[in-house]
Amino acid sequence: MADVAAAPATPAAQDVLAQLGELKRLAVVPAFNEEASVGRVIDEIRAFDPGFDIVVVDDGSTDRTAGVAADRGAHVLRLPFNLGIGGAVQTGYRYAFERGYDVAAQVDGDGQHDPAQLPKILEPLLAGSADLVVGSRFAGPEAAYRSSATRRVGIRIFARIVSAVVRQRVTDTTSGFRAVNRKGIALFAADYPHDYPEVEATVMSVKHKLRLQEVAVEMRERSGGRSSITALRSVYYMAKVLLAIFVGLFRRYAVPVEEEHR
Ligand SMILES: Nc1nc2c(ncn2[C@@H]2O[C@H](COP(=O)(O)OP(=O)(O)OP(=O)(O)O)[C@@H](O)[C@H]2O)c(=O)[nH]1
Ligand SMILES: [Mg+2]
Repeated sequence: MADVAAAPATPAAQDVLAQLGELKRLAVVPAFNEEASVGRVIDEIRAFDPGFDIVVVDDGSTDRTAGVAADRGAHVLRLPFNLGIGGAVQTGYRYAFERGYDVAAQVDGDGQHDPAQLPKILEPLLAGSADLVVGSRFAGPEAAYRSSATRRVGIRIFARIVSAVVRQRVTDTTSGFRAVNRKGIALFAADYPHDYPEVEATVMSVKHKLRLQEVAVEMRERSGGRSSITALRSVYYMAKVLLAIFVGLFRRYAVPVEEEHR
């Protein structure tokens, strides 16, 4: 079934796989019209670690995303209409919370996140030194990820502002390649920003006293489908997220305490 061969794991990756041991772990794959790539994403997650359960949140796609994902054996949650990336991701966290997962990792359905890089993201969670770990395209020494000029400016502005708000250096605020432990799952199941959510989710986590850590990862360029973020949208994105961060500064950060469903 899987047409992706498992890459030989490095000693560090083997260590992470061993530590994952009995932990209940879930990969949350948000997907909106990603029939061209979602199957491979599922195969790659399995190739990295067959112990990961995979939930594909099909966000009201009009193509065969849900069918392809189900054929590959992933659990598919089909949203009745397009909720947007935040709604899709929160649905995944809700699923993780209700089913008692210990660790949840987000892997985009468009294939930009390479599951072979998951050990880097999981390592600080397993070591107990972070509650939310974000894979950053810009933290490494030879960060080579290419992006349009408008997006680069936006990325830099966000990095500065978010670093100031959370009082720690962050370089990639819009990365959706991230993982959380049970604390993070509980928070995101209860409260998650809905539109362009990554920046706000990061700020929100720190305000809730979750420990944030960035790790350097490589990401791929888009392989199929279409990006939602055009130049004009980038401007809207910037304005909206800056406003949301500003409003967020005055939030009381009380989220409902949910009963555990273990
Ligand atoms: N655009 C978009 N993506 C969604 C939505 N719901 C779920 N997704 C998924 O969320 C993931 C991230 O969306 P992308 O459009 O790739 O956003 P991005 O990675 O920040 O932007 P690119 O670098 O241009 O790909 C993808 O796997 C999408 O399939 C939605 O309503 N809109
Ligand atoms: Mg993408």
